[in-house]
Amino acid sequence: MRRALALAALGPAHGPNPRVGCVLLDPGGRTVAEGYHRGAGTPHAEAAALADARSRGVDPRGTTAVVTLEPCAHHGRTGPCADALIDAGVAAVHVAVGDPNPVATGGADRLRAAGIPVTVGLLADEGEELLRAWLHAVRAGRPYVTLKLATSLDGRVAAVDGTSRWITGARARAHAHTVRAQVDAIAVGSGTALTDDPSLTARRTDGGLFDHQPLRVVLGRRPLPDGARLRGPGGELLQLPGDDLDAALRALGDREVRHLLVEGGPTLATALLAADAVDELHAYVAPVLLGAGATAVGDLGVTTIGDAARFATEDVTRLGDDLLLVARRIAPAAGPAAPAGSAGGEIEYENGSVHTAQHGRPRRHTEEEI
Ligand code: AOF
Ligand code: ZN
Repeated sequence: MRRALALAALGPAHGPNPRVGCVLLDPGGRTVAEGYHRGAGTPHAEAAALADARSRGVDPRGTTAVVTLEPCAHHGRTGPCADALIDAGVAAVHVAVGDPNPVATGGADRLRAAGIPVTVGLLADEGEELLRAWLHAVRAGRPYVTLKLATSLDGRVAAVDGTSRWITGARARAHAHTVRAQVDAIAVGSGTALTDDPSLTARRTDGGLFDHQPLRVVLGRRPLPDGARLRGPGGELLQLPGDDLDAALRALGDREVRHLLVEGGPTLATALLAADAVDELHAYVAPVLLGAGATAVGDLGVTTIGDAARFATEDVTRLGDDLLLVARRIAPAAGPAAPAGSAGGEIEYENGSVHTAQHGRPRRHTEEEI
């Protein structure tokens, strides 16, 4: 399964389909074939592994298939993998993560009905981690939202006169472009689109464009001028109303946007945080102090520390003089009054009191135009 996960990671991080890997083992446990999914419309990992076996002159009959995602049971862009594995005569199937996609699920049952033993849950945590954004989007019907903030040490995005280039350094900016190249869509509010005239393209350090360019989304009704950079080379441009974020996210979910990167500005960041709609934070922080000027996030309606929008640190990386903090939404607690010590994001303060993180609070709508 570790090999299958490594194979899966070779596939593209963006796109409507999951990254999936598959290994076929002979009865002695030796790998005889492998495959992974290279993006929507190409063979699924299981079909790729079966094709790999045949191209090597190996009969897949009697092999054990190790797959990172439950084999599909549907005719989509390609045929059902459960049937392909049954027809190939595999002896057993091991799966990391069950398929939550309602149109594709059911492969494990179909294999079992054909007399093939199936185990689900092998290295499930690693499998879930690899498919984090895709699983979230398929389960929730809306994209996984990563909010990017690039700020001074005191959380500011511009000086008093409005100048903002460049708070973070070249390495932090280059990193942010590699993230753009891995997501399905990038969003900004229409205010930022008009003020900053961003291109929202994913660029290499030499200025050239990455092959994959994310969909460019502007939230808000204010029209963009004809000469806006957003109308220039890059991903497709889509403008959506910004006054109902739930509806906007669902519209992106309907377009099979699995991972949305939000790049600003403060009005949109604030609205998403207030609506508890941010799944991951990418905070690029420069050792720069401004003391005054616009902050990355506005009033969230938080008046007491227990209500703060708190995230769990996943990773910290040094990028030249700057830091990148990656932090994730704390999953909602099991119940409104989860007891201290139970799972679910409690935070202990110096005085020994324990608060349940507020991320379990219901998502709030914002009526404000962005
Ligand atoms: C993949 N690659 O290796 C596996 C997938 O409409 P399709 O044919 O592109 O099918 C996409 C669905 O198939 C996907 O959402 C997932 O539920 C299932 N399994 N998909 O793209 C794979 N095994
Ligand atoms: Zn399939």
